Amino acid sequence: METTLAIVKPDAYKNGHAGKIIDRIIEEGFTIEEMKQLLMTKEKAEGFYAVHKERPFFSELVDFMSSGKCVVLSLKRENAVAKWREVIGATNPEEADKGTVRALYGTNTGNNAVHGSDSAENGIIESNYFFKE
Ligand code: 3AN
Repeated sequence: METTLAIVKPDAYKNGHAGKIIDRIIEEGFTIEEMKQLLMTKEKAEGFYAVHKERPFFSELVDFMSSGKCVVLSLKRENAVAKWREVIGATNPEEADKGTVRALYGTNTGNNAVHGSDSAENGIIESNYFFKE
């Protein structure tokens, strides 16, 4: 079983989509190992996205992720990382396949409704970042 971290980002949370996204997680065969609602501080968001700190959109990303409540979930499933990335779709919701979470609920590349880990190793590191404090 592999672990991935999912986040219902502030745009999707504020727009009332958290419940539908959690339902989708369950329908797609994931087990929710851990789940919590939180309002990230800027420092928490900066630490989470530290790999992106040289990117031009970093401060915008940190501001957005700390702008409202999120739901953070540690998920388990066979092939969890690839499966969750398939379910959420491309980073830019306009390019995401029909029916994917980002196509359904995302606004734009920055405000794209959900996060998904990009490797099995990061799935564990990111889950620990929120759930082993
Ligand atoms: P993904 O979340 O699909 O793996 P990454 O890792 O390239 O995408 O980017 C991490 C996060 O940074 C994205 N989820 C998105 O919120 C934000 N992001 C990526 N590219 C841009 C961009 N060009 N402008 C604003 N935000 C961006």
